[in-house]
Amino acid sequence: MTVLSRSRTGSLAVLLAAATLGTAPSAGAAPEPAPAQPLPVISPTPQHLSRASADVPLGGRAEIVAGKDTDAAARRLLTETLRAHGIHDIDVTARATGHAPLTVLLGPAGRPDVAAALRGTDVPTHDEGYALRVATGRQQRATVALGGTDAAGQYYAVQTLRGLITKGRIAGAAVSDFPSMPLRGSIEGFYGSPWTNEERLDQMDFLGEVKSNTYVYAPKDDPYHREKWRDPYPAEKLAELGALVKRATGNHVRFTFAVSPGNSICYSDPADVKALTAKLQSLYDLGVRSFSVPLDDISYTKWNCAGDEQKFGAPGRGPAAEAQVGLLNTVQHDFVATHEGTNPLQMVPTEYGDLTDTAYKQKLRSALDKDVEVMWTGTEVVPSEITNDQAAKAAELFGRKVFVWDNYPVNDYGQTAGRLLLAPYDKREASLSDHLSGVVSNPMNQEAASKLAVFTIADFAWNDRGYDVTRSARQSALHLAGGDPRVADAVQTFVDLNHMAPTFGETPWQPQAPVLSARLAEFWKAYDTDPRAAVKKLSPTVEDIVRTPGVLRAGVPDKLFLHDADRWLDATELWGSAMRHGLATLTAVQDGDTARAAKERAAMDADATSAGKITSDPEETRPHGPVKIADPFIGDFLAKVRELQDAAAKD
Ligand code: LOG
Repeated sequence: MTVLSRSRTGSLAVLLAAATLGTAPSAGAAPEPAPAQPLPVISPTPQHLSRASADVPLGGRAEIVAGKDTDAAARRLLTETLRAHGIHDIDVTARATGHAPLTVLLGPAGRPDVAAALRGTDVPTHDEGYALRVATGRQQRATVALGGTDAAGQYYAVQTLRGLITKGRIAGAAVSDFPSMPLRGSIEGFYGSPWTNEERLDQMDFLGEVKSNTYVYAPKDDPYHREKWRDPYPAEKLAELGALVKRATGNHVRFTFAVSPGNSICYSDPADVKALTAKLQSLYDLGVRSFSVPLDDISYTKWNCAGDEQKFGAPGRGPAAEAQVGLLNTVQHDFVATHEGTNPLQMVPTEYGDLTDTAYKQKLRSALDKDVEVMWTGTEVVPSEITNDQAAKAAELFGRKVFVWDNYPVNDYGQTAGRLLLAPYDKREASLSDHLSGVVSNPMNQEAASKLAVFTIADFAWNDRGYDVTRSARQSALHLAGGDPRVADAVQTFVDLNHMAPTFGETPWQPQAPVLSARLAEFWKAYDTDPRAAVKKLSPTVEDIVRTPGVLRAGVPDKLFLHDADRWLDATELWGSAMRHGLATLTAVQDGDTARAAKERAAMDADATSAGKITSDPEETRPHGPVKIADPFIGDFLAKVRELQDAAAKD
């Protein structure tokens, strides 16, 4: 193996003699040959990715060229990445010696040695952008240039490099990349049991990996976030938050602290405004630089104090907006703008899920400081789609690009009882980045299980025009599977069984079990003409369901995911086994063996009864209920088997 790759680079070194390490691009230089191997799929989808050289086999030694402008987090991640691939002999230098088999230059794209090694690869002008170039040089020496337009860009260049390394080789790519939307990530904004500290730490690492820069801390059931918003956090809670902020920052994630005073604030009382900024200050002191004041799910048709009625008049949409704008502008001007290093304030309007122009929205668009980010959930709060027309209208109504709080895959409302929502992101139109400043996902109470969907949302937010739902779903499954394609197949089977995404109404916006339901429909069609052939054809699908929980439990490295999915995996095993007995019942019916048919039917019913008894964890989710798997399709299948067996028993 080693000999093979050596001779391959050897011959390429001859071919690429002109493309030596560190040479600046020169007009008329012979283009490097473009070998045919496909490049690895990178997620989020880069804006531009092409083959630039042969792949580079990794040895045991590398040199990192870093300067004082090299981002510390990017450098740490680069070192960890090289180590994880068996490179233990790593020198860090300020200048390339030219002697190492692999030289990785990391820093601002404009640093002269980085710029030269980028060999003309386009450097984007966008924030958080980067250019990456792999080049093979003389004497089996290779160079990787990682140049950021800013610190985050450097970090994302390293994340892309991680994706380019497979099977001990760096794919010979040129990448020029930047996010389509400035704000990307998740908002812990659901009702019910907030995430644990361990889950949040996991989320920070995950968001960094998928090039998302935003985590908004807004758990409805943290009393200090909402009901007791005036009270300072107790010391131990503050320490926990401090550790989170640190982890977020190390992943280029902006820990965004949200405080929701709307249920009890007296807008006209300076003491309340002071209490609010004091709360923000306590988080600023921990290193938080992004803040949000959500005003969702509050009543704006009553005041919380007589002073507000005196100052703003009788309650109503217009006066409510005036009071909110006064508060938000004060926070933006007197707190955010006066504190070093902060990002613009974010807010959630009380009218967050519609497109009707009202006195409330008129006031917001005319008077709210233009720097304040306004969130919007899409129409109907849990939208069945988000189109460009809708987003353009929202931007017009709020007088700025809007920041989408997407209520997916959140499972805190009635229609989601007993469900994990695992389908990939869909029905959000390409080009939404023209009207949105960003998208964050409101995830499930189950943090790790949410990552399947959030992965795809991050992909969309990075490059909405390049988003491909099938590719993103596969990449997300591979990510959870630690790169193992067989485990990823099982992940995708499990996703299919938990694919349904409800709305607040009757009609789901993502269908349940699209793969299984189609196969079952085909099965019954075929069963009428050739029952034995139909059973034979469906059998592998059923066996796949039976096998899936075991494959996931043995193959998914993410223990938090296995914990989140535990009850759904148990249920899958039982429903799969019930279906298996169902098929055996049908075969026995065909054989005219009534005794065996009755026995298989009883086994089927026993499994179905046990599966039906599994419920979600009342400590974890609100609302709580029986665990749902591929409903109603598996249940309908079993019901039909019962009918046929009953009929045969009567004959
Ligand atoms: C809440 C949110 C909740 C979600 C789904 C927003 C802005 N606020 O209807 O906390 O998780 O619906 O139940 C909401 O969406 N309000």
